[in-house]
Amino acid sequence: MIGDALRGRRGLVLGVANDRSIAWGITKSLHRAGARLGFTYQGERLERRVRPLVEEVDGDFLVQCDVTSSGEVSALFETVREKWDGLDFLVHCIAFANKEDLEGKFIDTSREGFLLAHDVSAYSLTHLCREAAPLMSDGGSIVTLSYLGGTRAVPGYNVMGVAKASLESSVRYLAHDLGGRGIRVNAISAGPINTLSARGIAGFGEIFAEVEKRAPLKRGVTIEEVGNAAAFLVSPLASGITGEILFVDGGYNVTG
Ligand code: NAD
Ligand code: IMJ
Repeated sequence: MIGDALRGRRGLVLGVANDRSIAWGITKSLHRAGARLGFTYQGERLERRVRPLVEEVDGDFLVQCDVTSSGEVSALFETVREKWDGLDFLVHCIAFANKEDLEGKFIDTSREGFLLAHDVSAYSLTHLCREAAPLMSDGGSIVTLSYLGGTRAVPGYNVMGVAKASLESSVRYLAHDLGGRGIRVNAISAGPINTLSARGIAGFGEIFAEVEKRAPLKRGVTIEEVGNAAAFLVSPLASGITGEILFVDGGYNVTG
């Protein structure tokens, strides 16, 4: 698709949980384009599932990194410095809110739930960018994942929507801070996909059916399609794009 555009480029992928993860769709595109990849997993429970996937794409390393732990984030970049002498891109596919905050009404969100969702889903991008930037001495590219619920009130998305609004704004400020060093920061706003983070969500079925009915493409998008867009954004083909939110949603967001 984009040929060898990433041959020899070194990149970190955060957020692979299983082979349905958007981060896995992205990994497959990055691998096909020739990138050298390093991976993280959130906690021990996930390592067993993620390790075989990392082996499938000849990943250079796999380390634990819960983004709420400053120590684990520092240790991740210590590993990057040890294994590679620089970094070209980073892909952030991480979000979390308490299950009870994704049911019922946004107005009932507790302070703890609000802060947790923002810590994991939004602040982590800024923290990772601050650690990654010094390693991106030849410029770089950072991509994160958002959802339409960051700009529209999607039933049930609640505190995650507010966290995505923060994430999307962070993308613009980070792009501004890092642009002078040749580092680009962008988000992909993906349409609904049936991953671990979407399964069991009340109303997901209805929202998905609505996309199939109303999106210009009349279907949902795949992790492979999101993966190809991410590979484009981290590649030199996107050298003029930063601070952007790129919709990969079959056109759903433009419909009235
Ligand atoms: P997923 O469950 O496969 O991925 C979410 C990842 O977040 C998991 O790997 C999980 O381990 C990680 N994570 C959660 N808390 C963490 C923490 N404290 N530290 C480190 N990692 C942590 O689901 P997904 O749908 O692939 O989600 C990836 C991204 O895509 C998320 O940002 C999500 O909001 C976004 N997104 C998803 C959809 C969708 O419909 N599935 C649509 C648009 C955007
Ligand atoms: C999530 C909740 C409510 C509505 C939703 C979603 N819609 C979509 C999602 C319509 C598409 C999936 N999505 C875009 C996410 O960002 C999901 C984040 C998420 C999911 C869970 C489920 C399990 C849990 N915590 C979570 N935290 C974040 O305990």
